[in-house]
Amino acid sequence: MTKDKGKYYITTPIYYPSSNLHVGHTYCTVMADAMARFKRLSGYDVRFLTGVDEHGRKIQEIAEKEGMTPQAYVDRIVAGIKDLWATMEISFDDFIRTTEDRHKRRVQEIFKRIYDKGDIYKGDYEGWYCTPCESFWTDIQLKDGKCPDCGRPVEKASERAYFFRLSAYADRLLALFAETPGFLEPETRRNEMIGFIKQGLEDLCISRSSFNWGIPVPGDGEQVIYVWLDALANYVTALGYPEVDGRAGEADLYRQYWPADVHLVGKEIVRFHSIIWPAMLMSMGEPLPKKVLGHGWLLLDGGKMSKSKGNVVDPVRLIERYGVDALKYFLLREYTFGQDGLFTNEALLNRINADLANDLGNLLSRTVGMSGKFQSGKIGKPETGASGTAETPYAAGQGSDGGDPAAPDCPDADLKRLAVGTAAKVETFMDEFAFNHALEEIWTLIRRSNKYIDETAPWILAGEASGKARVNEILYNLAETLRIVSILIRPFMHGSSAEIRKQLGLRGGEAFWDDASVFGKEAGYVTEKGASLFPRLDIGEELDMLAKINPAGDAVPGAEAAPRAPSDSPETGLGRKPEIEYETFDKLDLRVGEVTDCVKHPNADALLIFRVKMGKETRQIVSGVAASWAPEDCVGRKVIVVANLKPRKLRGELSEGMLLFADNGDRYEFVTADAPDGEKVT
Ligand code: ME8
Repeated sequence: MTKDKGKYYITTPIYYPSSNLHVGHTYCTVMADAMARFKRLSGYDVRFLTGVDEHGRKIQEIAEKEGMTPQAYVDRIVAGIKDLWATMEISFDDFIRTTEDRHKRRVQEIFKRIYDKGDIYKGDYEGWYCTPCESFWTDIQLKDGKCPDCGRPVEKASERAYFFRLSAYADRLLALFAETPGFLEPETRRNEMIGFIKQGLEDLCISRSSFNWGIPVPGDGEQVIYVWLDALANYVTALGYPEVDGRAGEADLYRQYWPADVHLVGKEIVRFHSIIWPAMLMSMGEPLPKKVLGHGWLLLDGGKMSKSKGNVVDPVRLIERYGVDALKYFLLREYTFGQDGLFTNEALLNRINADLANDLGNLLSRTVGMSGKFQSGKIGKPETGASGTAETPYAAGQGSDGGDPAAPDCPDADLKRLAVGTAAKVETFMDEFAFNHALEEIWTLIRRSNKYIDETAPWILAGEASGKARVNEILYNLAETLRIVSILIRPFMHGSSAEIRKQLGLRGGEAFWDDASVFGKEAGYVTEKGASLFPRLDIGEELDMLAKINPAGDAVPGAEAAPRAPSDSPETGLGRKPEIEYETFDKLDLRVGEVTDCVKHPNADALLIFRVKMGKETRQIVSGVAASWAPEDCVGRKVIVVANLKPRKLRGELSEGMLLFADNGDRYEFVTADAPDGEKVT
């Protein structure tokens, strides 16, 4: 199956828990997660580290303003960050907090080692200080008199402090950039850094005495260690380096995973990672990371989305409404690695509708739907292709097209060729961190598959006695392609991959990357229709909704959708809603349904989840009547269903329609009909 390709250690920046994280942080973490999942799937021994950078003046000031201790403040924010990563199914192996003892003791040990090497000395520092960035700058480094990183005002500050002899490493750093061009990417950043070093590297002030929320300098009660030295060390302290416990195997992880294969960071902190961090490691005599990758920013209204500016998009809101996979897909597909990109609601919604609902969602529902309709859900592996060739597993690079050899351009051959060739293209793009191109390749296959359905038109063949074997073959080819797609999208959209596999009946059995290059692997499929993967959105409606969402303390989106008919007031009587034309009423498709199952919603006390049979179709409908009905009392009831209401998710559960109830102010009563389920209500 998959080969052991060695180790792969990837890290994200450790974020400041100064407030909740926004979509920009999510962007970086989602990229790292996709890469970690991709590497694991393709046979690497992966270590994925993320965490939080909890010290520094900024955090201390915010906590004081909130009337809390810094520790209590960061504990609160970090709990939210961990929840966010859990919701987003971020597959990190370790989450480091710089307030943890395992980190603090090792940072002090690193300080001592650099000191003992003669690279730390005490002196007076005077310079321009940028508080938000926790950085000192020299006159020439300022840009228009302001912080060159964030553009904000700086203030003169003077401190008795410890210094790191960064200047002593200028030549070795220049040699690093010259000899290892892949050390820092993209190239524009490398050139910037080379320019920065050539301008003259000053020694770095690495302690502070003006506040105390930090790791104390060993043997000096007055000073705390500079937050960047503290933070950068996380990449090794989390691996148990340097050894401070005297415990056997303490630094085993370090020996196994260091040096890091990739430090993934935003472009504004490339300087810390490609100059200060390597110089620290050089001083410690330890190997350097293999690569620092600087990604671009997500912008809002032309400016950087940023906590301190307050112009942020809350990922939780988007996830609640559209699901984790939609947000992940959007972030990875929409933006080009290394470049800045504008975040707009419209772009997000268009991606969801075009790529996820129309392309991927449709391919699955059409395939599984036709399998149910024409094959009673059972698809056999074709013994002999209807086009005359025996079906054998067909792998990438193999000469045979697996279709009709006399017609190499037949849709079957074309589809199979593309299906088995996509994994290699995805790998190439992933090696370049070109997530958008990797996904584009996968979507080329998905679109080709939808076209294959149109070309082969199984619904016509299904009506012909001689067409049965061909329909089976077409559906087998589609199921195989979807199996391959489920592996290809697995690093990016784990939940959707699992749902596709469930509907294809691929229960149990792990997915292996190598299996994405083989066609004809499964002996057959027993499909099972499930919920629509990505219901189509009404863009206009969603845009209005998103525009209204206020980032601070808004109601949970989706909760308002529980059907609650407005109750009449004595003053207004029955004429409470404005008149409508008959044509408007006629747009409703009302049906009789029968409740076949009913359970409580796992995440919302007010909601019940119904399964409602309407003729041959069974739908899932979520309704806000839990206060009026116990689930077991609903089963077997005849109900009236609004059958053409756009599907939507309510607290994570798909609702494909709406049930009608009479509301007497105290409870909801079922509106019912003494008629067979499926019948129209007019
Ligand atoms: O800098 N677009 O933490 P931080 C894209 N603690 N990515 C963004 C972004 C945006 N608008 N805003 C933030 C720190 N990011 C330090 C790091 S590492 C040893 C210490 C992402 O909370 C991006 O990856 O300010 C950026 O580098 C990181 O969040 C900064 O997070």
